[in-house]
Amino acid sequence: MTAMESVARTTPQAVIKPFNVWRIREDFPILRQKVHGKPLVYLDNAATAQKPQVVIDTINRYYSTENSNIHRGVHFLSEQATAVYEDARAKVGHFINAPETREIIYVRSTTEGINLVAQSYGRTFIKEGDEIVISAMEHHSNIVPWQILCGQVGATLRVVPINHDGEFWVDEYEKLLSDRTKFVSVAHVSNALGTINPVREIIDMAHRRDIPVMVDGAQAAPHMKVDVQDLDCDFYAFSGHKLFGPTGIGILFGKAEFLEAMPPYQGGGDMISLVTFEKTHYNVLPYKFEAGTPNIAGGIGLGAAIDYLSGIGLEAVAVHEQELMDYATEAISGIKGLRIIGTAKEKASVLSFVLDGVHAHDIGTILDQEGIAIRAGHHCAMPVMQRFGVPATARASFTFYNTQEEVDSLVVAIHKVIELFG
Ligand code: C6P
Repeated sequence: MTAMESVARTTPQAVIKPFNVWRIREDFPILRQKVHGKPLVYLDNAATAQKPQVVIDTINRYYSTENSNIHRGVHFLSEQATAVYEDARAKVGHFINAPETREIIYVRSTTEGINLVAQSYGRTFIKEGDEIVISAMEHHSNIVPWQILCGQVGATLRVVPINHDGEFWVDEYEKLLSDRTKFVSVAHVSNALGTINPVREIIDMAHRRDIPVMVDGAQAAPHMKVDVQDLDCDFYAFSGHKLFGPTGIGILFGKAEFLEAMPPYQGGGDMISLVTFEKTHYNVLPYKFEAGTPNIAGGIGLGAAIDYLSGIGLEAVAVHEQELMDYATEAISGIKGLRIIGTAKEKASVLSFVLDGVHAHDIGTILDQEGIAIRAGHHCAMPVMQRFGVPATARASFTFYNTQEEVDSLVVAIHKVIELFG
């Protein structure tokens, strides 16, 4: 992380509103419920985040009073739905400081955003003998699409190693960059380790060689201010459902110069301006990449989620989450037989760990009995598990509605696991 990003995440003056976690929790109806007779402690936010009432109400209102197809009808409902959907796109653009709204493509998820770039940009501009660089901490969504592309065009995937703390190895990255490198794609924040990567530096180094860079922002966008102009990334993808919005909607930002040069990813309605049997003329950005009836309620719901998150303030979110991470890291570090996987200096939201003699799935199951939801497994990042020589980890992932009391419950429950396994 650069000095500037670090200041943005922690500067107290940047907090735009008094932050009251107990008041904020009231906005999330799901957090009021009990699981196995215990208050729900939801620490699986990296998998998907819970939804505030305003997002639920917005989707409900859309289907109750506004439902209609967009960009097609001349009737009142269609015009209204189109306006709200496009308004949400503009909100997304503002949220990540995109220069132009047409650079915001609605997709299904981060996964679809990366696949779109791999197939559209990759199959057009990456050729046999070229190399694509990713890192050893990528989610499968930022590995497999590039492997598929390599198989299709005859390119090679090169992997930047990570050090023992789970940090991106910048020196090794520099060594991997060469005239053969034609694309770089890296996570902003690792879902399995919590590492915040120095993406600005990574992008600068690639750009000095005219190599475009895609950033997988799935785990960053919900936790820190993302400024695509400041990063100067060429593509940035994230998912609505991790950002307190609905599932089935995601965002791909791409610089217009790239998107203009790329062919459509899918063909169908809305992505055309003229169709004859001889030739089809494609629509302008962003619609060229949005074939078929989209997830209209999803886009509108995402707009409501962005308004909600912006109302709390990402600076305040980052400060609260950092305090929580520090508190939790210290609390579990003292537990005998527990090893934290991922000890990078710059971390966000994720605490992965293993316990001597206990499989992560057993940890997850016992914690569940205590009402505590964590994720146990490989977190769709099998190479990370291989790098650390573990089959799986238990992962607690935090967000702004989590409390120190919930961390205390986690620690008590881990002690129960240890007692049970002797
Ligand atoms: N990680 C997790 O529990 P989708 O599924 O498309 O919304 O997001 C994919 C994805 C891509 N990159 C990173 C860094 C991610 O963390 C994820 C999703 C979830 O860690 C589900 S596997």
